[in-house]
Amino acid sequence: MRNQYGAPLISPEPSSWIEEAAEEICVQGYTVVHDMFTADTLEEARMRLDALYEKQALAFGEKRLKEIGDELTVRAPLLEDDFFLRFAAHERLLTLVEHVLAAPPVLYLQNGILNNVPDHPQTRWHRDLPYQRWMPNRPATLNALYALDDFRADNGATLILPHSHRLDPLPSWRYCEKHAFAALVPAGSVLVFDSWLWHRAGDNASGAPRRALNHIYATPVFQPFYDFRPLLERLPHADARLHTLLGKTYQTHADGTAWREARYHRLQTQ
Ligand SMILES: O=C(O)CCC(=O)C(=O)O
Repeated sequence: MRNQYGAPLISPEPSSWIEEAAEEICVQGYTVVHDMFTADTLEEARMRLDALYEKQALAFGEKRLKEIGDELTVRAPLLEDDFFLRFAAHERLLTLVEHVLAAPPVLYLQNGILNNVPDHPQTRWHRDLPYQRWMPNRPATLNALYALDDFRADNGATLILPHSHRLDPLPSWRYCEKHAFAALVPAGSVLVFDSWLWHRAGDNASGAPRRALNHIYATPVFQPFYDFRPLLERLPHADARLHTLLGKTYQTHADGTAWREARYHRLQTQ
């Protein structure tokens, strides 16, 4: 074994696919795990995701979805169709996630993305955890973005900026566009990345949908000890700050519709 200085976050001599994948996530911010699902399962997943989107768009209203910038997204599919649990709970994926987070992971979200158009809401550069102005020195949350269709350059393959999970301040859009890398992930494989990695959906100019299923796994950071929300029922004049303080503003939503309604309400009243 070659000598090295410092306390390594990663194995000095990776000897399994998990250690190799973990090293790629830690150093460049992402890895791809191949052959997670068969063509038949993918076919069924695409069909079920399209059907769920129709259902959700009808229930919430296409116009209102556009008003909150949430069109062509399927919120929490596994809550409405447990077929999608197999993606969130894939054994190989969970083993990798648990290894990298060094803790049993909690599912933070699952969303389907129907990238059918060049200006899908996810085509703006972003990090996946909203409201975070800090940067962990090792992965705190991980994304698992399954390709349900092949990710190709012409159909909106995810653009990622390697190493950007450790960049602060963030680079300009121009730099991102110049140095972005199109993740050409075959259908059935999964792009696993540090959620701090700067990324966006590519522009789909192919005329055919490019579907994906995104997950975020987290360690239970900053979870309040107690549920203080019942106190608010006794405080009818509580202001917005008190609502936030006692856990009402950022509570976990019952499902995708509840999340959308809260967002709609917030954007209307801002
Ligand atoms: O669809 C993609 O390629 C990226 C999706 C994405 O950026 C997200 O869900 O946060």
